[in-house]
Amino acid sequence: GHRSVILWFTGLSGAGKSTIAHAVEAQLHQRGCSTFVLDGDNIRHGLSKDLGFEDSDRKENIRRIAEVAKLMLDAGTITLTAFISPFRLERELARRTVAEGDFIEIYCNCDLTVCEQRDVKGLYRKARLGEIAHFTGISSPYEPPENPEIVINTDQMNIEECLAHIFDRLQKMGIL
Ligand code: GGZ
Repeated sequence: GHRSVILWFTGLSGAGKSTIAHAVEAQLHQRGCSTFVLDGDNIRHGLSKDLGFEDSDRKENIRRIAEVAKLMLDAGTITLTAFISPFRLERELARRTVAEGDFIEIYCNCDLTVCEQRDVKGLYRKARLGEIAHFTGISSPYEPPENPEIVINTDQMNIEECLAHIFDRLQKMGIL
């Protein structure tokens, strides 16, 4: 068996949250862990389909995700969430929905200029042109975590280095 935790990834659009969460999941699978990734693909098209990107909608989005993650934790699954989750308060509330130690905040720290240069989906360009409103980092705030359990500098480390660091930290924390 393994301990169930929530691995809560936070960071800007394009910082690598979803990519790294899925890579961590694959490695956990190999170790026989039961896992699930919550990300925009399965939440924003379903449960949060009615929500946009204004502050109040993001807060409600994060509240719902925290509740779902808590249910999955109760079911014994290592749950990985990959959302910008830009506000400190809502991340704190998410943390408080579960027992102390069951919430691991992983900050995908990536310079805005790097995210914007990558611009994988062309969203930053559109945001700069004013075609997308309330875009995180451009016209909507991102509040970096002050005390995350794990930090990965995705603009300086490759995926393997990020994975190695995350697994090293999880081991030292006694989770794996
Ligand atoms: C930020 C936006 C926006 C705006 C659409 N601001 O890179 P992506 O495309 O795949 O990830 C982003 C995703 C952010 O949704 P989250 O549910 O993670 O946000 S939050 O936690 O704040 O609720 C981006 C896309 O949606 N996207 N419009 N205005 N990202």
